[in-house]
Amino acid sequence: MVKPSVFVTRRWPAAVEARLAEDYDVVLNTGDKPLAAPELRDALKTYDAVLPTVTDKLGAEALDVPQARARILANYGVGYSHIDEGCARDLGLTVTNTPDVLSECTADIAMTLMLMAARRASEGERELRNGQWSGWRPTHLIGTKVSGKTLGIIGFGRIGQEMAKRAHHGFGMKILVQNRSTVDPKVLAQFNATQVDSIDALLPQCDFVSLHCPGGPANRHLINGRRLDLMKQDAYLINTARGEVVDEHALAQALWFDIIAGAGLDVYDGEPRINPDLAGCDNLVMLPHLGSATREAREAMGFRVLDNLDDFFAGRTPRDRVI
Ligand code: 8YV
Repeated sequence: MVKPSVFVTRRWPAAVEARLAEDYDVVLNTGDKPLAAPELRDALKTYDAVLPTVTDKLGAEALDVPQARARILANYGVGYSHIDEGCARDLGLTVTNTPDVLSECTADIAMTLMLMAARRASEGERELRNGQWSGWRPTHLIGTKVSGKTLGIIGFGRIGQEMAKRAHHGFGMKILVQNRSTVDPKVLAQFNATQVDSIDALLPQCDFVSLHCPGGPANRHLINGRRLDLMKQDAYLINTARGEVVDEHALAQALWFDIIAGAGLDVYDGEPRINPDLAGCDNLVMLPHLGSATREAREAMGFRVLDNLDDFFAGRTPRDRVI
């Protein structure tokens, strides 16, 4: 039987690449750079399936392929706002993602950012490495206590709930939630959480705000200058969702002019390009999109893509079909 041909846009964990090669005719892009629109178009014309990641901008230009051979985009990652939904639908493409398997690791990184920002860990490490530490003193690098504070979670899906679990059960935090739809009261009860009607109502009540909603046009600049003004002056913003959810220029202003106390970011609008306004802020902790970057999560994501492909080519609806 002829194996379906699949194109993998970035290198994956070795164990997953090996399993993929057992059942599929695999072409791996071994280059180190993200693919440009013409290369993505060629892939869509040539292979039965394309397996993209967040670095593949599958917008109108890349999806302008009337004669596409590919019938499925099996995305390696849970967020798929880099794929234009309307264009994918017009081409009749099935799109799948990899939920669940990275929720814990992404929530771990959100906790890391929250703790690092509140306890000024990056500032301390920079000082130490630069040979500028003059020793212990009662007023040195004073941060903010995390335990027992109020955490606002915007977007209460799988990752948001993992964040609530850690913050409530591990750190005794009070949890407030804002979500598009009404959250099952039984789920809220697990974290003694309260759902708040709107983002505007949530922000002034929180010591920390963590974003766990999808990216994409609907949530672009959900956190803007007006909303940063609604936050407490001693509050912190954490973003492990998507860069476009935050207006980065407004965030830099808020950090620079002490409208809020600090922030922790794992994702950036237009990453890997970093807004220079942000890079200059001392009260900002920055990580290079590490949410799912563990051996365990990255392997599990790959195997989840494989499950989706296996379903698709066996004529079943893939379990993680999103489009
Ligand atoms: C992934 C992520 O590593 O899954 C997601 O949505 O943000 C990351 O953790 C990345 O998207 C891979 O495509």
